[in-house]
Amino acid sequence: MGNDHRWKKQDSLEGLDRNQKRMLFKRAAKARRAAASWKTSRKDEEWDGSEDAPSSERNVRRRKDSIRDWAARLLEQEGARTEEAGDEAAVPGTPALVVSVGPGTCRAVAGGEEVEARVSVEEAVAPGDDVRIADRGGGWEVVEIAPRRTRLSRPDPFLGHRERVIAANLDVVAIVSAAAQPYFRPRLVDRFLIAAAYGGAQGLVCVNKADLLSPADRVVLDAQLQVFRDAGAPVAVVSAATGEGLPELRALLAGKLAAFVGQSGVGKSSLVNALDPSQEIRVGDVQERSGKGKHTTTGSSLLELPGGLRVIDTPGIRSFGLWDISARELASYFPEFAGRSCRFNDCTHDHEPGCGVKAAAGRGEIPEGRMFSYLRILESLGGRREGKVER
Ligand SMILES: Nc1nc2c(ncn2[C@@H]2O[C@H](COP(=O)(O)OP(=O)(O)OP(=O)(O)O)[C@@H](O)[C@H]2O)c(=O)[nH]1
Ligand SMILES: [Mg+2]
Ligand SMILES: [Zn+2]
Repeated sequence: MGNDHRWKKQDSLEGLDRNQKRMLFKRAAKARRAAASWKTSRKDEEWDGSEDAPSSERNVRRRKDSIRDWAARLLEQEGARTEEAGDEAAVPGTPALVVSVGPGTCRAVAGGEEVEARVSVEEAVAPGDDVRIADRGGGWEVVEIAPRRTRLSRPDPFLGHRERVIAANLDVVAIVSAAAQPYFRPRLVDRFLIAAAYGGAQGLVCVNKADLLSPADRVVLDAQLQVFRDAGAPVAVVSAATGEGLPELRALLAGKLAAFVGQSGVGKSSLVNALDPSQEIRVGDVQERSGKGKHTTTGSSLLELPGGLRVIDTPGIRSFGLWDISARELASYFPEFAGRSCRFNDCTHDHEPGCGVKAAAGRGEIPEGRMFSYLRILESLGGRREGKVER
């Protein structure tokens, strides 16, 4: 069975994955809006991405046609059209890999050639997306996005209720920090690890600028990094400047698609350049603006490096919000908490008596920093509805 199989239209709503469902429900909302004689409230157009039903459905249940009905009908119609046109017409266009994204457009590699394609589908694409592109006379356009195997997401910086996919179909999220300049921020690493696990990718903790460390600094850093090893994340200490640790990093990334993420100025682009001397990505001067990075990389791009490495270099960020993680499920992203028993089975490991997690933290079995991160994130999620954005 070829790869094309997954492009074929499914015949039931249940057969669709999360992304396909979301796109279908959006089309359904639009169709319903167009047909409606009554006014639809803005709320009805949104779907929160949950697997079972659009949240909007709950609001419209008493109406004759729910969005779900519309979606089912749309699916049926599309299926009928597909059968008329034959299977081949159902999967038009050329398979391509998205390597970078701009407003309303993306660059995609098809058959070894990089082309610019308009993004006409409603759902935005991300680097790493498998798409189909077609030229219908007005230049290339994206006509289909394959269901994403994995993703790294955050709330949209401007529209917090929208998901922004930073990279798609990645195997590894390489969380790049600097040992110094800018200083190491383990709590930001915690957030990225949660987002990587949420999206189905492996988090890798990568500390660059090892050349700036004194032998004593190295001991301190190593203790900080042990916390992440204990949490199950591979760790790499590297220097783009001296080449230290690069063979180990290369081995961890071989044959994989990895996104390099982290603060500005930590050396993500420098690492890409160091891993492939033929790359000449612009790197910034971290000394300007008081030791903080100054956002040298402005857009993400997917690069093929020698040795079977594929890397998505992303622009630096200052903070990282978590997408679609509820207070209730947060603890499941802390492997150190597993197997601790609490008196209450809905224990938030915060204020409750008889909490096994707090007891373990008190005995030093759970690192203070991780507990701090957990409580900070829990606080930012608390009092909000499940599945809401955390900022
Ligand atoms: N000492 C030292 N400096 C480094 C190292 N790697 C990168 N730098 C310096 O750090 C600065 C920032 O590097 P970039 O590669 O632009 O950082 P970035 O993470 O890509 O930054 P953004 O694109 O803004 O997100 C540059 O001045 C690099 O020369 C390293 O291993 N050691
Ligand atoms: Mg950069
Ligand atoms: Zn507890």
